[in-house]
Amino acid sequence: MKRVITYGTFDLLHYGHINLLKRAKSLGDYLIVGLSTNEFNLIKRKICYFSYEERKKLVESIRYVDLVIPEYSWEQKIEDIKEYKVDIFVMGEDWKGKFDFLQEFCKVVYLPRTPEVSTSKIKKDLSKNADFSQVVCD
Ligand code: C2G
Repeated sequence: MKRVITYGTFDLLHYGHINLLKRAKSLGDYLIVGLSTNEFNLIKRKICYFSYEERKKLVESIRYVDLVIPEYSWEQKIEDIKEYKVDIFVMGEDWKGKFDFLQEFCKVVYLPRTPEVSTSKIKKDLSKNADFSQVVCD
């Protein structure tokens, strides 16, 4: 059983996140997601639309995800890798090089991002184009 781990905020879940999680899972058999807590997001200077519990519910419902654990600090990765017997650590390539120190404990893989979508772009587009608020999507 090859165990994979990745970390993120996954706010306003979109297909860029799904692409990453799908490819991460394809590298192994079991995918763990370290989901940033609201408090850790403040450290990352990110203000989330959805709370940790709401984001956890969304990420847990993704077929590629086997376990969601809280990410509450930058420093917990080594402990997580040991505790969950992780074989592969995966992040989008916007983090390329930042986690190479984990190579001592497991394989480190950076995957291409989905370039055209991001949570911040969604927020910007929605705030810029008020017409969206008129469209009934539900
Ligand atoms: N991602 C992607 N394509 C996008 C947007 C995001 O591949 N269009 C990837 C990111 O590279 C990351 C993951 O999806 O690997 C989650 O993205 P974020 O929620 O923005 O995570 P981030 O804030 O980068 O947190 O300790 C690591 C941090 O918690 C990472």
